[in-house]
Amino acid sequence: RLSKAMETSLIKQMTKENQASQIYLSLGCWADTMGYGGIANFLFRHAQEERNHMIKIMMYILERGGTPKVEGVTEHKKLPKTISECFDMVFQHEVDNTNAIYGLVNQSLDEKDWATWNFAQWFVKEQIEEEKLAMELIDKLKIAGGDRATDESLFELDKHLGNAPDEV
Ligand code: OFO
Repeated sequence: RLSKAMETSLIKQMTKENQASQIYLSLGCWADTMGYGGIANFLFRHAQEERNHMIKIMMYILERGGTPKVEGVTEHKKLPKTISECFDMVFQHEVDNTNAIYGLVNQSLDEKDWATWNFAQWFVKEQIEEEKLAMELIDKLKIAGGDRATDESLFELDKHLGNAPDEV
């Protein structure tokens, strides 16, 4: 059974995943308004993925006899000005989330809660993928010319991301 402290930390992580979903949605809306429908599509699909992460934690809390709480999230007001700023935000956000996941792992070690330690490993692995994905976005944009990318190369990048396969 989960300790109260662990339950609270897992609920906090649920909120963080939900907040991430909100961030990706608002960045996606921004990208679409700027004319980047492919990038928007990519971000919207990622928003869905973050929501799935929240649900995964919620189900785990239930499985362990805890009581999950679906808390409110705040409006993401800080919108980027350029695509590269947008991708930097994605990367920073993922690094921040990795730290939160490491916090959960540390706590499970301290509490000798091996079930949660094991559960959290899925997220440790997932964060490697998420950071890699964000770095790839930044790299692809750099290759396209960064903030000085031509409309044509941005068009190609946009098309490429719009067709990128779904992640888990
Ligand atoms: Fe973007 O990551 Fe969830 O956990």
